[in-house]
Amino acid sequence: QAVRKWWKEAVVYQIYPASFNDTNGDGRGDVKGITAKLDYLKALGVDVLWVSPIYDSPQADMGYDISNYRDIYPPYGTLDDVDRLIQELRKRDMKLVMDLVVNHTSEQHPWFVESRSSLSSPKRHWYIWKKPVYDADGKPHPPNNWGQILGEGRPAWVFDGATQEYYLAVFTPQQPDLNWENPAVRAEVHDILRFWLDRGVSGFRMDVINLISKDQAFPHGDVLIPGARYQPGTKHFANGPRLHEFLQALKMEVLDCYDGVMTVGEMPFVLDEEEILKIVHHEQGFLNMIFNFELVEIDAQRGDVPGDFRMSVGPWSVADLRRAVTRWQRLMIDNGGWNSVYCENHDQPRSVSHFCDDSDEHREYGSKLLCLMEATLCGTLFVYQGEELGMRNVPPEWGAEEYKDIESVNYWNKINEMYPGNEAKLLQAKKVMRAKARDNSRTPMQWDASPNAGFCPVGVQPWMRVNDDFETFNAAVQTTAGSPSIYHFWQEILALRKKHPEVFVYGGYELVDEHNADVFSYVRTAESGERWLTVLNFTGKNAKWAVPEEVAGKLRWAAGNYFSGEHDVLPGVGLGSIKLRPWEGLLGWAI
Ligand code: ISL
Ligand code: CA
Repeated sequence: QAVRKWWKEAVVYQIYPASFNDTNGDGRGDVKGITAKLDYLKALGVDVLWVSPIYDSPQADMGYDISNYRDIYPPYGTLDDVDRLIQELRKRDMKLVMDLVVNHTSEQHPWFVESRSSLSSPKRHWYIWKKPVYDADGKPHPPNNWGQILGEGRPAWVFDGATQEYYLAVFTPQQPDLNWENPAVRAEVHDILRFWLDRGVSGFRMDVINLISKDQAFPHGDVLIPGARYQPGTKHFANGPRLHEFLQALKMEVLDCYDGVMTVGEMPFVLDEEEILKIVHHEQGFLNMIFNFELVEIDAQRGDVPGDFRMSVGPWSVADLRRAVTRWQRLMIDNGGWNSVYCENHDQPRSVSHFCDDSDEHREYGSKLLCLMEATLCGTLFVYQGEELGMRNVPPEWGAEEYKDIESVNYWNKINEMYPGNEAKLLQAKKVMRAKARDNSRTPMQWDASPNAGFCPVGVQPWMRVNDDFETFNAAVQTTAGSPSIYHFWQEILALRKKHPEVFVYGGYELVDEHNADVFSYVRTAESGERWLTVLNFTGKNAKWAVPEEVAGKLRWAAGNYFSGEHDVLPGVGLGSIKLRPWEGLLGWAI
């Protein structure tokens, strides 16, 4: 059994600061707004906050473009506000994890301003500069065909007139990539980590940390998008040649010098188990855990590289879901790694819309179904703000102008440039945005039924439109509701998880009824022999589930999304199979 660690048992709650809670009436959330809600979070069962970037930033990519790593974006507050947040968290036995974005900076970071100023600038080699390739007509071209990750169809190299060279910016032109080959850059990053650890933060979520080492030959990307000039280059910089070396140094020189730091590396574009195990192995690894994208990209229509075709919606099956989950459960339980469990974040659609059905009829069941799955899997659990309320994607009627994210804006502009006035294409693009745009999870938190949902004062314009359903789906209703709300359900199931870490955090994992086309079910076992079964009907119709022989007659239900509480325990089931209602989920134990 895995070694016990606080960060394995912790329930982490992700806060998207712009959309959480506005206390000074500028229509954006702020650090004081986070501090003001700690009791709500504690009551839910949260142990750790991961706060998306709050550093100073021009906000081209909502703070994932940092212009000062040692200060706070003024609309969000000050360093004093963060100190106070940490103090208030400590009082409640909670912790803070910062979002560390060091693959790239903002183009407005003084380092980059200096770097682009001249070929001989002392900061020139802090970024990745290349001479143009000139074609026959004498026009400059980028050194290779890599395309932008958040601006599909555009080059990842940006020509800079002042010095007549290109800089690399794999996300957007506003986010130039740092040159990790340069030891001065690595030393500076180490110092940034120390700065925050010394202030009392308990760890880091490391943004796209697997992209920091680029193949120095900068080869062309394979042609994955037929006919396109710019292609995904991720193969040449996702888990690149020196990644392990750079992470090892971060660990030895910084992280290991502090007690019990939690690290979670975001790792898109890579699903190779052996490679991931090297990174998260409990003895030889460099990070505690990573975020991989297999589950959240279950519906992406892929070429060779997962995640390179995000703005697409394809079919998926319960078998796909079972395979995606089981692979990473095995990595931890059989192979000595560790992993995160999550269904949504600020880059993904709302999970109930994504994996279930967000219609009025099914939404509550779907939200609770996902809760049952997440809270009974092995791994560190990450809940995203509003997930505990069953918040859903933006309404289909919203116009494209309501979408604020740079990726959505780029995508919408691209479709409009490619197919001007083509209603069918535009309608299709709107559908894709409604399903996949990052804006879906970025709408303001729904605290109550007042105008602006209690997110910002009445009369203030929130930075992003509030989802239309806030009058019925909000925290005030759900924390006081008579019948168990989605929030109450999360509260109950999280408490159960915490009561039995030997089962839900550290226990074994085996599939049950594993060829069932509709139902995903598994058993978690403790060393004591105690067994817990999770049974999840991932369809909107009735389904059958075969009761495993070894538990027949011994199974007792502890929770389910169609009933609630200890008072409503269903009788044990005999041999044969049971019928599940649409999106029904059950949690039971066998004695
Ligand atoms: O969500 C994606 C694209 O829509 C992913 O490919 C995403 O770009 C990838 O997960 C990296 O995400 C992280 O870094 C980005 C930032 O835009 C995301 O918000 C962040 O989570 C660049 O810093
Ligand atoms: Ca504010």
